[in-house]
Amino acid sequence: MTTKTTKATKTTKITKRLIPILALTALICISGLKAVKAGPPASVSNTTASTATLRGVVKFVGTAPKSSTVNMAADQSCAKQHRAPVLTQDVVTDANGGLQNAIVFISDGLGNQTFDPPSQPVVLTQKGCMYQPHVLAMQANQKLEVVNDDPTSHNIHPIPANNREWNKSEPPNSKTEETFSRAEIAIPVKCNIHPWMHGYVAVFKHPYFAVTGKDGSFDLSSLPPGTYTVEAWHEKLGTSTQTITVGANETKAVNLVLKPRSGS
Ligand SMILES: [Cu+2]
Repeated sequence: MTTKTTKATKTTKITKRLIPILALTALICISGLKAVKAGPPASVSNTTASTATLRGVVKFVGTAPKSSTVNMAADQSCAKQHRAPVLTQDVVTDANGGLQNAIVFISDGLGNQTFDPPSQPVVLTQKGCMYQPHVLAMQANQKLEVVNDDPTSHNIHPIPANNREWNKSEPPNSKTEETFSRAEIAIPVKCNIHPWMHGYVAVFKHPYFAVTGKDGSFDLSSLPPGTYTVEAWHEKLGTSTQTITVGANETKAVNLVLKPRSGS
């Protein structure tokens, strides 16, 4: 009896010691899995847990060129989708000068790092015979899904300087998929059927880019700490750059200004 009790006590003691070890091992395993899932985009292959963020606004200073009305009379199936006049999207600002549709990206400072493209495609929709979004940014070799949401045919035709040119006819309610393999900021896109349809697709070798929202704001997150050149690009206003150093777990404000180019 005594021996049995001792053995049982020993077993209990060992089990008690093992439980925390097992629990700790399980915790490490789980947190390991979580770190992969909760981390930066899958395309960011070499980030550390301590990343940096650049956040700010692109402002337009000057007199904005007047928007004009898009004339869709040539295709009534386009025209009748719009109750209000459709305005051109060349320079779009809010009341504070926040510039929409500017692309903000890291143009220098990432060295020779390479980044796999995300597995999710980016989507460009043809709706109301306009491109949505008007300006789109993606990674090289990421899939570009081009959707035709209209009851009419479109023919999407990017005109790149540094990538393979293609053009595709798209019947109503269809979609097609393509890619661009090289960086290019930015590729003009037009429709061979509707001359008013135009947009831009910017292609990057890395995932650190953003297209400004209605208030001109942008957010570049999950950056490795470092010193970077941040660039803003706009289809009509050209570019503006700023150099900034950002540390681990740090968020820095970057505000960029674009002005009308002489002659535009
Ligand atoms: Cu079209």
